[in-house]
Amino acid sequence: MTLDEIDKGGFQHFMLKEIMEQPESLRNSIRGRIIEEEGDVVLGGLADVVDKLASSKRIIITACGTSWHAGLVGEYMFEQFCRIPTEVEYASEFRYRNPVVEKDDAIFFISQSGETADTLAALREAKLKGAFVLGICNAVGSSIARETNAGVYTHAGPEIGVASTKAFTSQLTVLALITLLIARKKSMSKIDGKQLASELKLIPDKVEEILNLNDQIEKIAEEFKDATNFLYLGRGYNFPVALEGALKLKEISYIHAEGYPAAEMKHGPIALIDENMPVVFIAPKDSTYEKIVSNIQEVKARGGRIIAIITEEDEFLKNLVDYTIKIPHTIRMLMPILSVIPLQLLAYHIAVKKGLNVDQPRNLAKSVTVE
Ligand code: G6Q
Repeated sequence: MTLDEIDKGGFQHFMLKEIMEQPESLRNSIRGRIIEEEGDVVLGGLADVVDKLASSKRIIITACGTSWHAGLVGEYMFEQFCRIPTEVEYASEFRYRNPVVEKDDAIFFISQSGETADTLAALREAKLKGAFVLGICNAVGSSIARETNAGVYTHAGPEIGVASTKAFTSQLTVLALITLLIARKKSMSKIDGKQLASELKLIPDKVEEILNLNDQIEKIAEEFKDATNFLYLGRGYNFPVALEGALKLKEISYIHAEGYPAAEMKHGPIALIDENMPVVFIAPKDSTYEKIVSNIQEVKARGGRIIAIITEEDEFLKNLVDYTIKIPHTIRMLMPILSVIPLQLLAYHIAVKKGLNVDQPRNLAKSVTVE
């Protein structure tokens, strides 16, 4: 680490610096890995195992916290494009329940630090069972990176803020690259591969556009800083983003927040909704848009205050909700990389306005090396 890399670069907090660094960290995650004219990717760390990976009968993804949320997005990616059944499990659960591991399984361990005790213990347990183990790590040379059979570095650069931001979006990017690598080995056509690769290349610029909304999001934070509860709702690829948005808010602002798949609202959380329960909807114009709109109407009918992340000028939604944050469009699998950015900024500004220690929230450590 150079001194330059570890100072705050003029930002008030490491967390804001790291949020703002994302166009660059994502470029670093992608750099040299996409062969656009072939609609394919090269990942040096997987070169020797790519055939074995593509012929896996099942993928298991194991991680903790934010990295586990990235794993959930990975599940959607692997199943949609690679057609390999995928399960995601908390490392702490995986390690203690004597999991069934077969010889044709591939098990990914996702970790920013590469040192998280539960993830490392799950990895050792999987190895004992003879599993084929792969790492997606940020910290180069970390224990998880060293002890896995193969893997991919996220190259997000050092992350100092306890609340993970740029590491998360880089994990999503690497998962997308691995998806493309496997899918092209299997049945994905060159044309489809090219489309995915070129969409991926556009992501850093789109993230930059979203970061320009910082002032708008700060104003929204001012309105909501005194809330004591928050609900985050999304569908499909944006369901894990709802979980991640809620985690960001609770860890740095100490506001109780929960994430749910939007359709689950009616199975319980709807009972909580009133004017004191702000709800954040991730509502891009995709195949689930109409459904999300009806969830929004249900919340509005109960007096809930709503912030909606949208992808197109949408007069109807603008009239229905209290605040909209408009982000650029991309394909569904990449949307989480964009839709999480406003949620990172919202949590950040709420915590700052509450005068809290954003970079080192109470009771939390950057790397959880105890069980
Ligand atoms: C989130 C936190 C935390 C983190 C886990 C796993 O903001 O940083 O949830 O993601 O503790 O850490 P690793 O990714 O380092 O294994």
